[in-house]
Amino acid sequence: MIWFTEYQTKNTGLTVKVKEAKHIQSKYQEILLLDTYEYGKMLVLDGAVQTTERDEFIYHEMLSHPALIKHRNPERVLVIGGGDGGTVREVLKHPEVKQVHLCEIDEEVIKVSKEHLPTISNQLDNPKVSIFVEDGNKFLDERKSYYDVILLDLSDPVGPAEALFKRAFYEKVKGALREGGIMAAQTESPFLQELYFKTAVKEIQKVFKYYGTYLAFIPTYPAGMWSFTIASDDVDVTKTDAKELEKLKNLNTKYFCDKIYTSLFSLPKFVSDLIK
Ligand code: SPD
Repeated sequence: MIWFTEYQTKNTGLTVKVKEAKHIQSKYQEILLLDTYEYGKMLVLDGAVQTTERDEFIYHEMLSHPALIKHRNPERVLVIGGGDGGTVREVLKHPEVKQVHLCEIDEEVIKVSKEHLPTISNQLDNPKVSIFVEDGNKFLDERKSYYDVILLDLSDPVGPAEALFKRAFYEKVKGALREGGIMAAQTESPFLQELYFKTAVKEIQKVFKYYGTYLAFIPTYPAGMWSFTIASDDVDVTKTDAKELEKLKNLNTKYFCDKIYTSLFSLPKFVSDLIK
């Protein structure tokens, strides 16, 4: 019998029983594809759970839809990271989207996801999608004032994604947005990764004029409590109007809904205290 444990801190972790495991060492990281009893297939990078067939919809819906709904016409979208394809799948639910660029540093993550996680990666071959196997940091050096929405679908701020949680990177993200542009980023667990959370959110706050942080319950992520931060220099992302609620009605989602959207920024007190 095989068990896998993700050590989320030195003292706690998530343990799952595994039917079968596949191991790949890529140029950047250790990739594990586990077939688990409880969560279906699970993708693990350098020991950290990235996505599972059972709960991936929560993360991918919550990273994508708030930013896409708040933008008045999101035609050009960039996803940085997200090689499993779940964010791209959600982005393509918005009919206004004409072009999706996916910038993923590790080609092996895309390959493994296409082969083993078809329900997550099934839109990666959509004709609207172009895939760039590149470092997101370098990729943005070449792109100025181009995108309507940028989604940072990153692994934790250690290893390949470390530089992508820093102020200099958020500045590049801002520079790559055209007028009216909005970005959303995964900003870690406020409960078990307090420092990662605080640092990422505060760096975003320093770069953008408008910002808001929101949470989702994701069973396989540390503490089950996960955060996202949405930001813009032109759009007050904390406001909601009737048109946005209309757009939301037509999305085929399982977690994200009008009730979540209208109370998106209602944070528990200890969480807002961390990012004041
Ligand atoms: N602790 C792991 C956080 C991973 C966040 N990114 C997941 C990428 C899924 N598309």
